[in-house]
Amino acid sequence: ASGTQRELRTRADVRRSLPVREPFSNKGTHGKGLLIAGAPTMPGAAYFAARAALRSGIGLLTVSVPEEIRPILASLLPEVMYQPRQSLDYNKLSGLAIGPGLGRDRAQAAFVAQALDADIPTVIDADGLYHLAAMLERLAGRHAPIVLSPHPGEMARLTGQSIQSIESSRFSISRSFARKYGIYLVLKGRYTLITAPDGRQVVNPTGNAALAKGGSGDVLTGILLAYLLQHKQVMDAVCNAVYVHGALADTLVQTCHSPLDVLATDLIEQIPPVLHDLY
Ligand code: NPW
Ligand code: AMP
Ligand code: MG
Repeated sequence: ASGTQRELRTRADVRRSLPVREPFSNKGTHGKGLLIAGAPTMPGAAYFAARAALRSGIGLLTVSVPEEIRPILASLLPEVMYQPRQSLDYNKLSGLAIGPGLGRDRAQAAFVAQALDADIPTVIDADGLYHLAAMLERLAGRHAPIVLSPHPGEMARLTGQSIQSIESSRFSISRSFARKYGIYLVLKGRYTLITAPDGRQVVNPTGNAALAKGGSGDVLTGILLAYLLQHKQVMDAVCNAVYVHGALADTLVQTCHSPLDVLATDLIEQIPPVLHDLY
């Protein structure tokens, strides 16, 4: 019946829809992204998301982290540019991601509101979702696509339901939420479920429990941002990001790792061989 369409993402779907680099393209063609992430207690989350975005083809990346941790990020990631939180410039951006390691202090909520007002393609994850939960009404009236990538704990907070009920009704809760707010929803976990604003749903087959470790989700946020800026169809961008992210862990476990020892940094360094295989 209409509105209950469900699909399994296949490798062929991904190969057919990954972005093609035009020979005469330039860095601007591949997306000018802004990442608002990181706190003094969580510089790593900003690093994971930023490096994953760079490895996923984003043309230009500006990161906004608190001044205290900017030197750490600058030494780890010379490829990115910086903007202070207090004077963010949303002009000339093709998209943004907000949330990994952002922190939950009240001051950060204003940046989530500001990001929504910019009305450009946006990924909201982690602590960005924490602040969004208190301003869901601000999702209305936007034109540019919004991607939310909650784990079940974050989805519970967004909906006011228990983690248990989220897990037992993943399809129906995702669909009503995505439709109600007009957003793309990535409900993470084993067999991550992606739902479009029209209710279309795609189940992702890749990924394994090696991903059950701090930092994995922050890597996904970076891939989501990079893909959102490079795909023609938002649903392809989101599904391909989730597929590739899971494939990173699958390949590591099949080749040179156990399910115990995969780090977020290992996932990022696995992007080149996994993409090389897909292209
Ligand atoms: P539990 O613990 O299993 O009982 P939070 P967070 C639940 C940053 N990070 N299925 C969980 O339940 C992030 O980017 C920084 C079911 C608990 O209730 C964020 O900004 C790192 N339940 C910030 O930390 C590395 C699940 O959700 C709650 C679930 C906080 O993010 C780590 C936990 O969620 C981290 O990425 C599942 N699959 N997953 C760094 N190095 O800088 C989670 N829950 O309180 O939002 O905490 O996800 O750690
Ligand atoms: P986060 O909780 O934000 O760090 O995100 C965790 C990431 O790891 C998400 O992409 C989840 O889908 C993935 N993940 C966590 N546990 C598992 C699991 N047992 N099997 C497959 N994927 C998982
Ligand atoms: Mg997370």
